[in-house]
Amino acid sequence: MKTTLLPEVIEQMQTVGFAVVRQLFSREEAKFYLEHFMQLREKGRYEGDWDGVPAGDHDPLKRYPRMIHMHRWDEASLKWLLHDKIRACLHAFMGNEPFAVQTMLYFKPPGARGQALHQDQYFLRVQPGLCMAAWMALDPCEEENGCMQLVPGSHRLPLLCTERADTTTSFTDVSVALPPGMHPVPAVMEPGDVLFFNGMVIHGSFPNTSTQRFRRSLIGHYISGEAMKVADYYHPVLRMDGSEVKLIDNPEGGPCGIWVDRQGQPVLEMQRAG
Ligand SMILES: O=C(O)CCC(=O)C(=O)O
Repeated sequence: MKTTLLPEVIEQMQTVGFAVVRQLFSREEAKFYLEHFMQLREKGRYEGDWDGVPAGDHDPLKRYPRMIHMHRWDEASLKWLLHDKIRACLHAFMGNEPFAVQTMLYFKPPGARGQALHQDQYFLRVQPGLCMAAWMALDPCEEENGCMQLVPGSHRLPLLCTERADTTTSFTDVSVALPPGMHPVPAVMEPGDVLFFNGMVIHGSFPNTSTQRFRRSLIGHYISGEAMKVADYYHPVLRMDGSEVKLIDNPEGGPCGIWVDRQGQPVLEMQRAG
């Protein structure tokens, strides 16, 4: 293992549910991935490409749809997903050897919509244990170009039921409600920085309001090595040495919470998901 995490980074993960590991990859490495994916994007379309909920002919995501599961057909993506530097961080954060289940590439060109607030576990349905994302910045990311936004401490909430998102600002159509007092904070990052976040953390991003600047990011999704089940979409599940591990498909979302008012206090009432 090549990476030793500072104790404060591990503590931050435990306290707020996310942490940025600065320059886990060098600027040169980030540039390599940026150029690699721009070349792939220029060459054509791939299975799973998604430009989001339709938003008209001029939507910039039509030209730059999100890529998904590139590691199933692209060697560079697979190498990054299973990279020892990421593995070491995940091991330190999760306390066990992770399994790898997904890659994604967000191009987020100027003017593109963001992604409404959500919890990844809603989609991955890992049982037992956690899922975790490694989100690497390929461009400088801040509020103007729609950096990641995360709600500190939200990893302690149960799974929340989804509601309809505003698809004029989000390319997905599901969102979760926040109680008063909880709000997202921006993750300002440089190319090569990697944001790790717990799959229960509420997160998303706002639109890219810049006129010239992309906000590209390479993302890996992982599940805890103790997991027995994960949603069908994430199979095949890989060990970090690239070999396949057979887990059970988890068709059930389990219960989710909706906020109700009890004597002026927001309280979560659990319901069956779906
Ligand atoms: O990159 C973004 O804008 C959102 C990414 C995200 O929400 C995710 O990876 O789950």
